[in-house]
Amino acid sequence: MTSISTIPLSAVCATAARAPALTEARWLSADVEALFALSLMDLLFRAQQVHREHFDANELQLSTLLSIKTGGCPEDCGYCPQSAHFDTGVEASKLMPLQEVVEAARAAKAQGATRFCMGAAWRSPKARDMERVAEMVREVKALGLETCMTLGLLDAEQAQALDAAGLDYYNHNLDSVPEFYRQIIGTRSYQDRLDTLAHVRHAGIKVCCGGIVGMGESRAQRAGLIAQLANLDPCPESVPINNLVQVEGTPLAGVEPLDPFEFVRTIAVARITMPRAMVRLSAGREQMDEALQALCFAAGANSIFYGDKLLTTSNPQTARDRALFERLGLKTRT
Ligand code: SAM
Ligand code: DTB
Ligand code: SF4
Repeated sequence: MTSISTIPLSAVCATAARAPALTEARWLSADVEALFALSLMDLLFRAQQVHREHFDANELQLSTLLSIKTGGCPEDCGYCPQSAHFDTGVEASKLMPLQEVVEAARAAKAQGATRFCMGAAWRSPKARDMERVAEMVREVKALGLETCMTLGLLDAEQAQALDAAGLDYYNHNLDSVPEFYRQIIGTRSYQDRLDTLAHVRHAGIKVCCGGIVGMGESRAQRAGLIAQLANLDPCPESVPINNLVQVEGTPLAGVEPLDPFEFVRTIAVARITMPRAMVRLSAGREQMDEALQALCFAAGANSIFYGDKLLTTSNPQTARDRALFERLGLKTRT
């Protein structure tokens, strides 16, 4: 076990730096691995300290997801039920009509969500899609919700168009470290992802960027993912940590599930290395019990996907989530 005192306190991501001298600080994978190697209690203590310095530790932010264009995706991401390369039983659909999206957003707001995230199973949006998704952003925003979209790769012009429509966040995950990424995705490169993130950042849209664990990666690779995210300059405002939802028919169905405490560690390390980011306990909650979710909140997760469905797979029922918030004394951001 690493001792709690050996981890450099100076290595905070740029947006969290309090003194100009710290903006040069970068996380080395070895330092992030040293955090993973702490005893769970020491790691939780560190994560709690950082969390409470920047956030109300009793408050959760709720985001609701909607798949606005499902399945038939040309990409071959080995974890994804929506890829046309795998037979998962997910039916491909066309882009959802505007009014259905607005209705779903209205319902999400009525349930208590503050952000509405719209996802499309595209490699990247086509020119004809852009005006339609921009309209969705405008209408959802008009309901008083924050907007987020995840539409695949974007060029600079597309990012600017989404910014002009008023999009608050764009979600695009790094998913893993480059060396593991190459084993699970062949149709797009890590650099493609970094380029999209740069376009989003330059357009002035807030960045939502995280990854998936539980895909059979090593601890060093999990640490490497967190280092990649924390070293984005500036750091993402929002960091979804997904635990692989294994879907029959995908190449990753059947991998050894991650030790639940290792998932908690990943959340805690994300919190410590990205102190000001919203860390979202994302996919995989349906497969977790309440005690494990509570540990994730104690480790610094302060946001969840809220609503009965993620994109194609299930998420805890809202009534069950509300009962959990009540039991834990958590309030939700309004
Ligand atoms: N097509 C777009 C893209 O890939 O950028 C947006 C949607 S894609 C489903 C968004 C993210 O969902 C992926 O980057 C991945 O992190 C996560 N995801 C997809 N399938 C998952 C699964 N089975 N379990 C956990 N996370 C998953
Ligand atoms: C993210 O990091 N996780 C969400 C959201 N961003 C788009 C998606 C999770 C998808 C889980 C599999 C599914 O439901 O299809
Ligand atoms: Fe397509 Fe996104 Fe799924 Fe990859 S993760 S197959 S890009 S929907």
